[in-house]
Amino acid sequence: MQEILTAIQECAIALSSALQTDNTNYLATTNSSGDSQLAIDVKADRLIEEKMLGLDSVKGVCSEEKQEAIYKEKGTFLVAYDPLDGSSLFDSDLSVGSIFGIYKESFETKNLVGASYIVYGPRLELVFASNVVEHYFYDGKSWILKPQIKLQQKGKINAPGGTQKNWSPTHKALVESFFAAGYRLRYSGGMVPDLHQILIKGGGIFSYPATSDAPNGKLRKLFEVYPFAFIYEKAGGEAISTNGRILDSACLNLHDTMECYFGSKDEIAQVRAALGYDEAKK
Ligand code: AHM
Ligand code: MG
Repeated sequence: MQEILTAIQECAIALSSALQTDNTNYLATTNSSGDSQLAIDVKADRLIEEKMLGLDSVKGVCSEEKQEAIYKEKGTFLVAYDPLDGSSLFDSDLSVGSIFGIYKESFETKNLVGASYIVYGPRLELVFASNVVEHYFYDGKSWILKPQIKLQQKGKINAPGGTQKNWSPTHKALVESFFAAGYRLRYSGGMVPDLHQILIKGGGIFSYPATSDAPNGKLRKLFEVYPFAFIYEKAGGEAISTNGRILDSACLNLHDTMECYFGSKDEIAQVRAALGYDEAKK
């Protein structure tokens, strides 16, 4: 996996530089989920594909921007990635990210062995999780390893996603209960910076629920939800849906979405209590 970490670091430097100068206009094309594509989405997708498939250890890739996975003859790992997450934030110059899930043999959660994300913020940062959650920042010359990321028992941040008028009454009550307990709203609309902030501050809750207009949630299992579920668990937190632990769920189609709750232990216990979580499915 060291080879994959090095490749992600190289992609981070190249994409961070492209984000400074490249055209971020919309193209006439849409991706598999029907989202309009930006020129930079397509560029990032190709860059990461070429980099990953160029590694001896990588056998295949799939991404939010591709209809199907691409395989080659040899290799051990499969990489599922969202090349640029949060592209609707470009025009307002907010932070965006790239997300990676690393699998063996098949894109199934039981085979998920690592996950990573890049944050393109005022500084370039990268998180890579296998057994522990490593945190790096780029000083312009090299990647500097920072202390490992570990969540505390609870935090102070509440990051509730989705269109509020389409939330269920139960979800609305849950979000309000966190505010009533003193939690502060921190939500940029970029999954990477929003979840990164909770990890760095040591705790909190991020939710993207099932809504009346998106009954299966918005966020994609392979490209967004599973990698962060892996990272949150390795950091000592949890990631659940109302059906149980996210990493016990199945992904039938590459572009499936799901509702999701990521957080430190205390917040997730409150989510379970509020949403009638089925312990048998844990
Ligand atoms: P994208 O892949 O089209 O950028 O959408 C994913 C993003 C996530 O980064 C973020 O958590 C979510 O969409 C925000 O959605 P909303 O604006 O509905 O809260
Ligand atoms: Mg995305």
